[in-house]
Amino acid sequence: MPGHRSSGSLSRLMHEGPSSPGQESWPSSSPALFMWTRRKTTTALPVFANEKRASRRQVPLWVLLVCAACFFVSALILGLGLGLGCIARYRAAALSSASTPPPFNYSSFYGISPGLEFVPIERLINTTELELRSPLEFSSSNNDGEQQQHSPTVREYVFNITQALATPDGFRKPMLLFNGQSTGPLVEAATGDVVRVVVNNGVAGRSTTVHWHGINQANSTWMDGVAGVSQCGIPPGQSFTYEFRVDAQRGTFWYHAHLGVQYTDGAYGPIVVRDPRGEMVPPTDEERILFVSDVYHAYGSVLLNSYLNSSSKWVPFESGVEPLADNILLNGQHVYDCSVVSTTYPPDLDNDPYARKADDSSSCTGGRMYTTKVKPGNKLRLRLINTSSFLSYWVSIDNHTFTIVELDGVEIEPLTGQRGVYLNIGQRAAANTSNPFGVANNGVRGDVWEGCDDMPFDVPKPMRKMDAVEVTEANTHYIEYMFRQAQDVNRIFINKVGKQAWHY
Ligand SMILES: [Cu+2]
Repeated sequence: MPGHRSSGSLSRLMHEGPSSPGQESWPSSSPALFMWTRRKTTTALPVFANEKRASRRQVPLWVLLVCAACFFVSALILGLGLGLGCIARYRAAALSSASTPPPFNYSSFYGISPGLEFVPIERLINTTELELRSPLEFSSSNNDGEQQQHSPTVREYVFNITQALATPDGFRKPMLLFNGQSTGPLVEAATGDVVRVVVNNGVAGRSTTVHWHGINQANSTWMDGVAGVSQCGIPPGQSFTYEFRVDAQRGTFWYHAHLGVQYTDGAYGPIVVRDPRGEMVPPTDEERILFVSDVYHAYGSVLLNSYLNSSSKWVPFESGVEPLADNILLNGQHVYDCSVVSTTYPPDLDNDPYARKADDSSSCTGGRMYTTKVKPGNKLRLRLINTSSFLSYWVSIDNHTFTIVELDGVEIEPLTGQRGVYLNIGQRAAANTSNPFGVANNGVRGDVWEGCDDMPFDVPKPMRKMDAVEVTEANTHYIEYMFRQAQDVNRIFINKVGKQAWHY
């Protein structure tokens, strides 16, 4: 079969590496043996010298004794003085070098560049895109559900990933941004379109990738963007072009950096896929993207480093306890009480160049709430996305009920009269809402799902079936792994990725 190495040749390859230590034998003239042999041969020399020395023993013994005594006394006087002087000087030099160790480079250790640019909140948040006020244009279905032709197109984007300082909740922190913003730029496509995103990694000293959360990647698994699994990280200063077709999918998705904990520092954004043939959801007048997220005031890799130690800064007596977020965010922003330095990870004021000092009022401004205006009486579709690193949420709006119409990119039979929706990390839900009570009416918050942290699985009923991806030979990709032992290092090589079935 093309592109697939037979298991016979694979097993042959597996044994092609350097032979195992058991198979190797020391060469007959190994260095150790050679040295031992040489030493053995030189043992003849002292015998010869002894003989010579014995023949010179004509000097009177008292001369030897006087010489020895003189040598001993002068050695004691000179040696102690000069010698100790030398030692003292050596010690002083050693001590002085020990007292000035090379300074700990916080920035390079944690991957935070020095001299980061500051991005004000007005530039950080792209309100226009989050409000979805100018949705993608294509010929859509009419009200009778009659299908219209949509010729698939290529939607092109360029993402420049950079590091910068910003204050998502008013508290200044180093962030990773897509095109200088968090949340990142809106990716919008129609079902059947090809999405092409050139990702330029502008982060000094750190690789990155971008994962397209919820996108099936049928026939394009290598575009999934998971570092170390479907691709290597994009090195600093280099680019990678993602290209995938959004087939048979529509709804609410998101993307995020997928190396280490990079999205914890703000590297995420929305994807909205619209189907020209129409979607099985009740129509609304307006739409909003609503990211719910958490935020850590310390940089992600600083937290990760502490978390991976046997004892963390937040729980010193136990390993493996995740840090609690400092705040929650709605659409990348929120307010914060600046008198609280951090609930999780007090900054290292001596080493962290970006740690907020107590007297530094400019680095905590108090932040701002996310607000949006909806025309009275209008029906609104909220595209909820939980981009947290740690927290799940019950999302509700006072005085409003929800009709849940989509879960994770699949339309469901509308769940009407809901007081809210539970969102786990990575989950999306679309909820249509209106304000039947009026803002002046203080409605009760109502019941939440009880006894379970999530919506029971049997409640949502999908409105359409998604075809399973065909797994035939024409659609199969082979990856071969090869295990090799080289010296003390076990290595796994991805030998070959075969049979590309990517065509459109
Ligand atoms: Cu994801």
